[in-house]
Amino acid sequence: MENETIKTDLMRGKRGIILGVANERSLAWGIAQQLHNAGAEIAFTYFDKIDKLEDKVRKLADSIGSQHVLPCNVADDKSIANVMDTLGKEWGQIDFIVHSIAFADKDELTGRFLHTSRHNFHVSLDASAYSFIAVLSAAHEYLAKDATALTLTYLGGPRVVPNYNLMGVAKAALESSVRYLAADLGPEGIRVNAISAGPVKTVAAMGIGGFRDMLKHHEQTAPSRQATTKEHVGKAGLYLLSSLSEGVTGEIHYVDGGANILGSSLG
Ligand code: NAD
Ligand code: 0WE
Repeated sequence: MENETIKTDLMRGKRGIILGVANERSLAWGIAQQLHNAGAEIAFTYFDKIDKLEDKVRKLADSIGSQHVLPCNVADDKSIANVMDTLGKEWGQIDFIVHSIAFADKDELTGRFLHTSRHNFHVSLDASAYSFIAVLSAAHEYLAKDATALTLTYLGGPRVVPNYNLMGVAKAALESSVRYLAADLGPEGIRVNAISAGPVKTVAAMGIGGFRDMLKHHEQTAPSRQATTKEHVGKAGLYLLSSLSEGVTGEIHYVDGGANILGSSLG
């Protein structure tokens, strides 16, 4: 159900950080809404290189009573450290982290993959995959004994999706990082998972050629015959970040209406 939120106390007393809200359509905001309704206290970061993002994120944070809005560029270690040190010291410990960030030069999301530039490869893998490692590394000393971390990925990582190109390679690195981080942090009780979402119309999806057709195709062929929504993603996020998923780590959890099932397009 589109605007339904789950009311539980699953996250009461838990404090965490969400990186990657741009506006009310962001998948990160869908997760924030569900966590807030489950009682979590949330800090937000915004990408300070984008104009007016601070105002937008502050407004959204205010609407759920969040006191903490900080700038963060995940391509900059100092910027990440400032966020973790500020919140780690203020809260004493951090219970959860949501990483909902991806970037590739627009030119790489169309045309021949063969022509991917070295510079764009570096920039995209850095912002979209390495940044998850960097964020957890900087947060590590503050993470609670049973802390959870979540990132967002897409089917174009493990499979070839036309035009996803360089972002697919970045998501493959991100998904592998989820498994290695889960293995590394598991002995400390920290869990690390990803949600692989179906296409959702967000800022990151706008301006991508043929996206509208992708959405339509998805809705007509996925077994659920539903478009993926930020509410679907938010509810799965609540599961993966809360004790409901105790024992689940290193997983790539598909929230795509079953669109990755072979033959789903046979309708
Ligand atoms: P979005 O545009 O709302 O979120 C992307 C965020 O990344 C923005 O807030 C942007 O400011 C941030 N960002 C980019 N570069 C950054 C940097 N250097 N430092 C800090 N922040 C930076 O779009 P979204 O669709 O909600 O994307 C969130 C995540 O979900 C991404 O990882 C994306 O790959 C993934 N995802 C999206 C879809 C979809 O169809 N929308 C599907 C599956 C997965
Ligand atoms: O991860 C994404 C998109 C991420 C993204 C989007 C942009 C657009 C604007 C990363 N970098 C940029 N850079 C920009 O300049 N998705 C999962 C959404 C998406 O993007 C596609 C898709 C899908 C789905 C691109 C091609 C094909 C399918």
